[in-house]
Amino acid sequence: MENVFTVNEYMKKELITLQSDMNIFSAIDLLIQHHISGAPVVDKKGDLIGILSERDCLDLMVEDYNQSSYLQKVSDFMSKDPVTIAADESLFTVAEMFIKNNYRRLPVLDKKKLIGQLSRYDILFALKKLSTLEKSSLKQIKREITASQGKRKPSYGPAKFDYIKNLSKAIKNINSWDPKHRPLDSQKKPGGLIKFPANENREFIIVGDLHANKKNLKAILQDSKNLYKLKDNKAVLVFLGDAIHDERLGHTLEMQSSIEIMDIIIRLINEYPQNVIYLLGNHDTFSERLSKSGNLQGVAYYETLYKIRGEKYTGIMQKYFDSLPLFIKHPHFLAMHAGPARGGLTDKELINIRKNEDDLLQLTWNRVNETRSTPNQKEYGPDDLDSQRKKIKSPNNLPLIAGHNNFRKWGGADSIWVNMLNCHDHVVLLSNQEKICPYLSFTGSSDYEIKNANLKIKKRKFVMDDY
Ligand SMILES: [Mn+2]
Repeated sequence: MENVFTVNEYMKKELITLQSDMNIFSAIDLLIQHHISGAPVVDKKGDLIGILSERDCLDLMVEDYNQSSYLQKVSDFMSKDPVTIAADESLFTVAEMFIKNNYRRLPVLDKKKLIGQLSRYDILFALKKLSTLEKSSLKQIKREITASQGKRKPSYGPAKFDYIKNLSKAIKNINSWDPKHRPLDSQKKPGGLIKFPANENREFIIVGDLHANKKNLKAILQDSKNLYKLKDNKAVLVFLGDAIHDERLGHTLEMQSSIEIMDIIIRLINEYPQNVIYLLGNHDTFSERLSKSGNLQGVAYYETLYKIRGEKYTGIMQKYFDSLPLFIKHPHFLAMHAGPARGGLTDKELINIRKNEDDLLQLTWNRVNETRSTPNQKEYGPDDLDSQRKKIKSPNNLPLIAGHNNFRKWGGADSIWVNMLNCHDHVVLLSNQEKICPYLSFTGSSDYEIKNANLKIKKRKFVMDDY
């Protein structure tokens, strides 16, 4: 029997397509003229490079509208790397994709070439056909589809994504900061310090350790339209490191979620290279040093990545770790993963931190001295915070923000600790808890706002449907 319930039978083959360098208003005219709510964007070869939806166009309305809005191009608004399907995909699978996500239409590709498009509306015709079939033949169809689908790899979504290319691109982006903001070290490599000038006026959104909690990351991106602010260059998103490794009991060797959250972060870095900073945390490593209850999490991450993405990818991931900055010096705050090194570090030492393993370990591993005695080499106390500020000529009351430390024994059900253990102007922040998701926002002064991303929204009105 011929299987008629595949994309090929119901997709539209004649499409209105757009080019990326087209003026955005010419593109909108085309959509209106043809009564369509979106269109694929192709290059000269006819390969798909993005999709422009009515949703993308709404950004024009929301952002500061001015004369230069008229000059913007389709490429400024289109969604890149859209989820795609193959012509032999089962309509049952595609219907599920439509239900689970907010897609209205999915481009159909043959390799990279756009050959059609399937919308929700098109599937209604398949349903109509289904209603005319006998029960027995319906069963037969489903059986055949299951058999044929089992034989091939999924052709949509992540399988098509070029992970190696994207990770390499992220490293390039991380290393391409203006040396004015990220001074070069003595070997002319981008150093450990990122600094911002006094006139920096974007909002800074600071996210504590996520430990593979993808849901919290998405909630933060959606909260207060944070993702849109990145897109509009109105905000900078700072990760304090340790986005990987689920820390919940029984999950410490589960690495899939770590891989997934890192994919999102890499994508964010590539989409908003000047608006996303990831600081190195102690978990951002393949090292054997990293063990939780005897489980070697760094090694487990390596092994799983190796298995799923291959040797080349793990090699590039190591380069990614090696390219990360460690310290942010902003006129309104300082930030690092774990806390200051004992006695603090100068600008020069921070810039050259990759030359000094001990400094690097301190910034990524140190904990607050909880016994209030003299801190040991792996701890810091109020004096270290003060000398850190002093050594880089920052005001003595400048907030210093870190993640890493979990003080649950001191309370802190809200997962944020302010001025703990006599440490003035010090905030420790974790953003990985299941029921609460705090983060910080700095807008124009050192008076930060503690925000909580809403974790209860079930259906996210969200630009990143395919994340
Ligand atoms: Mn940590």
